Amino acid sequence: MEYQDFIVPIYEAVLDGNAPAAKAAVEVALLEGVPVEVVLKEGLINAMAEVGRLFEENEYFVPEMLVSARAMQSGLNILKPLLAEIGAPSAGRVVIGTVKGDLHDIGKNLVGMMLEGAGFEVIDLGTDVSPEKFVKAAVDNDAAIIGMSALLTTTMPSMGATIKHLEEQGLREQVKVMVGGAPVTDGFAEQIGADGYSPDASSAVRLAKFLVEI
Ligand code: B1M
Repeated sequence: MEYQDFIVPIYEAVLDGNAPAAKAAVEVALLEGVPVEVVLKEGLINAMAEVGRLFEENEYFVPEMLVSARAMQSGLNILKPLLAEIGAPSAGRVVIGTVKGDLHDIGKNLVGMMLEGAGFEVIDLGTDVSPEKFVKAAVDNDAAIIGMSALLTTTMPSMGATIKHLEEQGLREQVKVMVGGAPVTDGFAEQIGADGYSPDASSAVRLAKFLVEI
């Protein structure tokens, strides 16, 4: 059998949002000797790229994207220790979180999973993340991007505060900042000096790739 015969079930399980099938298909592919990078790139990453495309075409909606992202995650969990061993190149590190005072995390989790699906290493700080915590995590992890999510109009200013804190620490040139969340707009992103805004998880992947120039 060809590599492709073991990749197709992974791809289809992710598109179907079937986490147990995705996990099983990844295990079979590895047992059959398909290289880890091929499983990642041609199975999981390509499937998530297709999910993103279907979402943009209004064929998939948030629930479908969530179950696909979970299926991708279950396959990725098996690959992670193996990828660390072979030192597979990452697209870059992204520190992500929901800003201080804000506990909404569904959209942020989706963005994080889509970024992982696209090959980024994601350090998820969770919710209620202060500007200091974002900046410290970016430094500690040598992150290329800080990604902030806010769902409340009252917590959006914390995004600006994080950028200010980055500037105060003399780090603004080293770290790109992307923002998103239902009340956030392009204009707001520009006003606070962010490097980019995206309205949904699939365009967040495009934006992150653009910011790290891949
Ligand atoms: Co709350 N809530 N909530 N809530 N909640 C909203 C946001 C609200 C609009 C509802 C309403 O009144 N119509 C309103 C905000 C009003 C405002 O500020 N303008 C609101 C409020 C008021 C509150 C409380 C204050 C209610 C109260 O206690 N009185 C409270 C605040 C708690 C707090 O955070 N401190 C509260 C609490 C909660 C729950 C805990 C019950 C729950 C959150 C559970 C959780 O997240 N674990 C909740 C929920 C579920 C919602 C709604 C219904 C749904 C949010 C959601 O998950 N959407 C929401 C109403 C709504 O948005 N229609 C509402 C689905 C998700 C996939 O979309 O998060 O937009 P979203 O993410 C998208 C994009 O925005 C983008 O990509 C994602 C995927 O496409 N995106 C990014 C998001 N982050 C990004 C980051 C990026 C790029 C793109 O780069 C880094």
